Amino acid sequence: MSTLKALLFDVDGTIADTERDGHRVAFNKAFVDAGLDWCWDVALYGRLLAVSGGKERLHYFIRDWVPEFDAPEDLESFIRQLHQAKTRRYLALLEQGGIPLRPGVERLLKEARAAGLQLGVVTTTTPENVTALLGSTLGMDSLGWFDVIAAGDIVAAKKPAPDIYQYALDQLNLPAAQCLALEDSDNGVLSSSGAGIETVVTVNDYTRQQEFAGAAIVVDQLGEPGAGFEVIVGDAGDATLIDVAFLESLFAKRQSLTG
Ligand code: XBP
Ligand code: MG
Repeated sequence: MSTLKALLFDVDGTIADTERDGHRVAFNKAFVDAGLDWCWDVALYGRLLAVSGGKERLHYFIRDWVPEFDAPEDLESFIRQLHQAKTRRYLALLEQGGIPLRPGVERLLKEARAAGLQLGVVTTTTPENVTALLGSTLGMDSLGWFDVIAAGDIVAAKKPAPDIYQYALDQLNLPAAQCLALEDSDNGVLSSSGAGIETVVTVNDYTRQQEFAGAAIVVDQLGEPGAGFEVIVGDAGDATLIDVAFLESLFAKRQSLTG
């Protein structure tokens, strides 16, 4: 039977709650900068999150939500520039230290390192955003903790396609059966499961009602000592924290189920 060798972390919604008060706000600032009268409120943004990737989300919005918009002839380049402006705004928000890690993330990363597990980042967001988020929360040295940072346009098909997880596995030179993914959304679970990787879900306000078909367990957070997680779907036994021992035993249980 395989042993657990690596943990693969999604970023947005999993490592930090970046969407509502980070990406959404940055998109809106970029719209103002560009003289556009679009405003993505909290509820609308939740619906736009159906599409992963900022540029892909802008395409979707322009096509399906503002059909009256007189789109420039070179729509690709318009979206690319608008998205670059959004990234600059997002990086500025991170620089102000506005977005903390979710509970238990720093603890689990440190425990996993101490246990000799490999670590990866597997995300749809732009690489600079990952560097800035990790740098602003854990310090720039933390980038060296990760054996692979798979991000953004490195693959053409973003989540829910499995390509970005497949890319990370190739870089790590590990089979799916030796890795565990941590995700927060259906698009994330479809991507990780599509690559054959068992997945633990920590939900957030935008994803709480999603299905997470095939996830190994769904909880509200990783938890900290004295402030443990709540199970949403699955069996955590007596555990109150997602730690390395818990993940190893969950992994072994899932392996014995799937053979
Ligand atoms: C998050 C995303 C991203 C961010 C915005 O996916 O879908 O598009 O919302 O980032 P994941 P960019 O949870 O897989 O990280 O604007 O840089 O694309
Ligand atoms: Mg996510």
